[in-house]
Order: sequence, then structure tokens, then C-alpha cells
Amino acid sequence: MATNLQMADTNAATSFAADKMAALRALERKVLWLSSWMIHNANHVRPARDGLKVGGHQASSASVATMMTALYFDVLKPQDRVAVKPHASPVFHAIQYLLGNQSREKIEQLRAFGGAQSYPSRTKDSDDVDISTGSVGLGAAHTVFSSIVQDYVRLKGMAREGLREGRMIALVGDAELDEGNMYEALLEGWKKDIRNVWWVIDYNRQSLDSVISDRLFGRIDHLFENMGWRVVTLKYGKLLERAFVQPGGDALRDWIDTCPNSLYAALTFKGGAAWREYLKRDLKGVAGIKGLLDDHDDASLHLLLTNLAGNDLEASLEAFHDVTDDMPTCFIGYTVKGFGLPFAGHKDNHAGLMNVEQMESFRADMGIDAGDEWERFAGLDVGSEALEDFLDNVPFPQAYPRRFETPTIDIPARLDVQLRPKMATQDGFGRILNEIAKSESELADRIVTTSPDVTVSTNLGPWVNRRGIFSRSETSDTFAQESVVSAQKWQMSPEGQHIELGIAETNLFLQLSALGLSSSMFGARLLPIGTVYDPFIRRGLDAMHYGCYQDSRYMLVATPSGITLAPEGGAHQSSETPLITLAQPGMAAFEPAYVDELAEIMRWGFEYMQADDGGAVALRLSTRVLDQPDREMTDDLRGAVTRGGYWLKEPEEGAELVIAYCGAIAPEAIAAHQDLLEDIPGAGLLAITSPDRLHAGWISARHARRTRNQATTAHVEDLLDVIADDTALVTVCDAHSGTLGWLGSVAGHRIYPLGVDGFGQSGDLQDLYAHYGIDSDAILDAAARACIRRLA
Ligand SMILES: Cc1ncc(C[n+]2csc(CCOP(=O)(O)OP(=O)(O)O)c2C)c(N)n1
Ligand SMILES: [Mg+2]
Repeated sequence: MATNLQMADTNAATSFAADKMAALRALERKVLWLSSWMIHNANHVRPARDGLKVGGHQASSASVATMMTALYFDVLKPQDRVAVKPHASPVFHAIQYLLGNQSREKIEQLRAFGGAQSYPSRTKDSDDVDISTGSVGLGAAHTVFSSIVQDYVRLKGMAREGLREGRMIALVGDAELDEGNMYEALLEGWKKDIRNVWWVIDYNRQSLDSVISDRLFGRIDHLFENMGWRVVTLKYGKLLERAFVQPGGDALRDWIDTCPNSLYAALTFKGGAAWREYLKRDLKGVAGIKGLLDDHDDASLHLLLTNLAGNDLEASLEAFHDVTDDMPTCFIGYTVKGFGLPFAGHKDNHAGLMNVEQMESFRADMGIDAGDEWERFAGLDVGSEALEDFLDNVPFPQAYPRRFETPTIDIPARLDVQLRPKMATQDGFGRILNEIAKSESELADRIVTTSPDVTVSTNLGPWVNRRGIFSRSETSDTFAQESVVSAQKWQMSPEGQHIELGIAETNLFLQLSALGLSSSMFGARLLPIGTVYDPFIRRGLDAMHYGCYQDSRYMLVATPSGITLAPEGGAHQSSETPLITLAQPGMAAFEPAYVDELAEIMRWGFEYMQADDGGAVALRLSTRVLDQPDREMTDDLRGAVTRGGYWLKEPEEGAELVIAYCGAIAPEAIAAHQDLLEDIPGAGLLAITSPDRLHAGWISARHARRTRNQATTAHVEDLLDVIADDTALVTVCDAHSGTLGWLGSVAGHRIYPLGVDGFGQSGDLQDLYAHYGIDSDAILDAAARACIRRLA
């Protein structure tokens, strides 16, 4: 079987020093071996307990082993940040193992509990993954937004002293280009005039199911060029380039150029004899071809015909080193999926694994003795000392922080807000930010806002008027210059603190993710706030989850929300979002009814976004104007609000009923409670500011009691402790009834959950609240049924 080392041996290193090339080729070979072996070990050697297939992607890994060798062992600088295509996780871990940043134990445990992760994970892996990947398209797009953040902190002079400008690099599977979010990111990147981004496409022309269409050829180049990128195509390796200048070379090149992807892949799988048969037939009589065929045996003919630049170390190095400016660059690296492995080119090779015999023969080809499989330098033709020496001098792992520690930003004990008797939480949000914008505080300077074309309609306008829009260069506001009266004064400059995005919610979440990692990635702590219409969280959901999975810290402000957005109709109304955020790890979600609650939640949120055990924060707000309570925010109340709820009216002993409400539906709950007091004088009214925090607190207290035998109680348990066992709970929210439906399980109370369980529609509040059963009458009806113990 052919391996890429054999191919490499026949290459003459021209422009690179011979010793260096020898070391790099040895490492290339080792990377291919270790990544294949790591997967084999996980599937065939490590004892299996559950009968499940472990999996792993030997073909995807082999495809990109050469380009990753070139990058990590020679091209990358310590300040570069990389998103590695998900299925090349074993290649990444093998490289880190060779560099001394990954333990043998972890790679032996690839895909096992506590071992190296199946897909590179910034939080779960221990070998410095810069940008997590897994859901194809997101890691690549993330580099665009990380580059915007790098410019943001650099141009403001916020970056850590001595921060070097790095390249944000993605190693991308070619099928990732089918994901629409890639184009959303490219377009936004073009608008922002991004710099220092590389996408290295592993152009093996295979996805999971199939070989990609030939018609795609040429399309990709144009797409990138249209977006202002340089395109560097790495098509043919050095062997083929040399063959092309021999007699018959032009015809050979034409033949390969026009060979359909599927046929090329099939012949790659079949090998030398198959190539020979086709060339003999198709190039019959072409001068030079007979000589070429006679000069090559089947094995070397196969090596020649599969010598694509992305699998040719020297060609890859040349292409990468040639780019020295900061223009965004797409490298299209032609490769063979499964290069050097027995299933190279086979259309079904995505999940293919070498069997035990194939692995044995691969090991023998690699010159590795049984038992030496994990030895870093076994079977290489360069001595260990020389390799250690080479590795010590690789630029990428040289001393430079991969993750920065940054001091936290002080958050004032209270956030100012001028409460008015009647306000909506969305309005309150705009006013709180406006007060911060006015202040000369570190908090104000570190907040950065972003929004996918809903800046004005989510009340970010006042903030933007004061703090401006971020742009790499100064741009004047034409409307202001032309004296056109407008409430929005949009100055664009490097000082601006708002990143305006086009309507693409996935971009919003990727931008938030990149901003929220700025502290660790660039040594500049930012407090990002992103606004979105609540229903359109759904559009960006995968990216929202992805940002949290990377432990990015940001504040999501989702507004307006619910059927409370009455006349806007079902297409703009949301009901399931509180369940989404309740289930989202790494994110604390709130739905305050009142602005004084919101101010405390935001204050707490800015601290939570910076805490070691904190996370992202989500706020679900409303445009519904409510009478604001005239009250003092005592410390107790503030604490209860951020823990998830408080008694607006504590029930009297033995009271039969409690109404629990969340969010903008508060007036209906309060009115129903008032009515109820005639019949049930002691009925309680529970204000819930965060179903998520209550739920999370409950689960974590149970966990602490079970695992650590701690006598902790959860906030929700304390709240419900004051009511009798046979008290019934009527819960109500402008969201799916499941949002609060679990409350009955905390202490075993009967529960009557009201909420919005169908699609929304246009109407006014009265009609819609009545129709969906969340108005005062519906609450009273549920209360009555609860009292007579009717199940409904
Ligand atoms: C969003 C998403 N959808 C589906 C998958 C399942 N999947 C994993 S790899 C893959 C095809 C990858 O092909 P390509 O990007 O060309 O990678 P390579 O050929 O290098 O393996 C698919 C569909 C995924 N990981 N993420
Ligand atoms: Mg592919």
C-alpha cells in the first residue's frame, strides 16, 4: 500500500532546508500514523463495555494530515488561533502529543470518558483547543468574528500589552461550504473589511454520503473572490508538476483536470493498474504518455496520479508561506480523502475504519514494531534527538499565552435607572444602558453591543447614539451631515462600541461567542450584549448553544417576546424560548416583569459573566407597559430576584392556593389574585423572575445532597416551604405551560399550569390572553378547579 511518506521520499526539497524537510516529513508520517492508530485503538484495542461502536474518522483525518503538519510544525505562529474541522480531531491531538502538549493517556482514551474529545473542544480538551468545532460551519465562521474582535480590542488599545496580531485560521471540510451560515459570515466579514483570516479548505471533494458535483468547480473561487478574499488553489503536488513539463505532460494535466470527481475518486481507490488502463485508452497515441507509463510501475503511477498539493508537504508549505499580508485568504487544498490508507477515495469511506489486518499491514509499512505504537518517533528515518531538537524550535508552541487571565471589571452595587410609573422592560433595558453610556466608567467602556438589524427596535438606539458604531475606519453619518433630522446618530469609527450586523441570527450568536471569549483569547475583557427578537433565537439556536459550549460569556437580550406582541401575529410571537434557555447549559435566563428587577438582574449578570463558575445570561423582555411597583429594592429582594423569585404576597398558613406568574403577564395574575382573596383570603402570589434559575438551583441542591450529603436547600424549596402540602399551584406565563409546570414536583404540590401551547396569531391582548387561557378569568377558573380538586 502506498503511504504519503513514500510519495514524499520521491520529492526533492527545493526551497526548504533539507534537514527541516526531513523532520517535517517524518512528523507528517507520524501524524498520519498516530491519528489512525488512536481511532483504531479506541475501536479495536480498548475493551468495549457497552457494545456501542466508538467511531472516529480515519479518512477525514488522513485527508488533512499533511496540511495540518505544515501549519502546526512550521507555518503557525503562537498568536494564531485555529478552528480545526471536527473530524480531524485525532490529527490535532496527535500533533499536540508530538509537541508535548497532550498526554498519552488522553489519546489512548480518545472518545472515552475523560479522554480526548471526538471533536475538538475548547472546554473539555486539555490541549489548548482555540475554537471548538463539531457542528460543521460554525467553527469556520467563528474565525471571521474572532478577527473582528481582535481588531476591536486592538484599535481601541484594549488588548493586552504586547499582544501580537494573529491569524484566525479555520481548517474546513469542503462539505462545510454547503452550510448557509458560511455565506452569512463571509458577507458580514466583507462588510466589516476583515483582516487576518485564513480558511484552509480540505478539498477532498467528498462529504459524508457522497462525492461532490463537478459543477462546483470554479464556483467556490468566485464566491470567495466576490467577498474580497484572495483564493490560493493548491491543486497539483510537486511530482505531478514535474510530470506536466515532460513530453505528454499537457495531455496528462488536461486528462486529470477533466476527470470527473467520482471517477478520480474511484481510480484512487482502485490503484495503479486502473490508472494505467484509463490513461492507455484515453491518451492513446499522445507523445510521451507511453514513456511515462513504462517508467512507472503500478505503485509509483498511483503515487503520481494522486499527488495533489494538499497532500504534498512541500507544495502546502510553499503556498502557506507565500501569504504574508493580512488579506483574508482561502486556500483550496486538493486532497484525497483517506490519503495513504486502504480506503482512500472510496465514496463510503467517511465512517470507514481499517480492520485489524489492514492496520497490521499499515503498521508494518510505517516500520513500527508491535508495542511501539504510541512511541513518538518509532519507525521514522530521522533520529529522535534531531526530531526533539526540531520540535523544540517549532514556532507555534513557543512561550506566548494561548489563554490570557484578565482582571475583572468592577460592577457598581446598583445600576441607575429612572423608574417611571409605567414602563416596559424593553424600555427599561434601553434606559439602563443609556445611563451606563453616560457614565465615565470602566463598565461603560467594556460593554460592547451587537444586533442583527434590530438595534433600534430593541431599544439599543440611545446607547448607540452615545457610544457609536464600531468600524475599522472612520465613516461619517451622511444623514447628519445633510441635516436630515433623525433620532439615530450613527457615527462609525474604531472607537464605536456597537457592532451592527445584517439580519442573520447565527452571525449574532457567533459574534457574541467571539466577543465573550475576548478576555481569554486576546487578554481584553469585554461585556458583550446582543439583542434579538425573542422568536428568532430559534434561527440562531445552534450557534447559541455552540457559544455556551465554548463557555463564552455574553448577555442576550431577547425582546419583544410572547403573544404579548399581540398584533404582530404568530410569525413573530414566541412561546417555547423560555424552555430553550431553561435547558441551555452555560446560560442563566431571566424574565423579569418589572424594571427594578431588571436593573438588579443586569447588574448581577455583568458579574456572573465574569465569574469563574458563571456563564452567559439571557433576558426575555417585553414591550408591554406595566404599572411599576413603588418599592424599595432591599438586599433580600435583590437576592431573591436573581435567585429566581419572591413572594409578592406570601400565603397565610393553610392557604389552599398559590398563583405563580412570570413576566409580562403579571397584571393578570395580580388581578386574579385580588379577586381570589374574597374566597381564599390567605392565597399567595409568587413572582417568578427566572424559571431557569429556580430549576437549576433545585437540581443542583438535590445533587449536592445526594453526592456530598450537604444539607443545602434550593431557593425554590425555601419559597415553597411556607405553603401546606395540599396547597394547589396555578402557574401562568406568556410561554409554554411546561416552563413552570415542573414546580409541582419540587415539594409534591398539585399544579395547574397555564401557558401558550399552540402557535400564536394576531389579535389584541384581551383576545389573545383569553383565547390561549392566560388571562385573569382563566387563572380564576384554574384556581376554582384546583380548590374542588378537579383535574383540568
Ligand atoms: C451541522 C452538522 N450537520 C451534519 C453533521 C454530520 N456530518 C459530519 S461530517 C459531515 C460531512 C463532512 O464532509 P466534509 O466537510 O467534506 O469533511 P471531510 O470530507 O473532510 O470528512 C457531516 C454531514 C455535522 N457534523 N454537523
Ligand atoms: Mg470533504
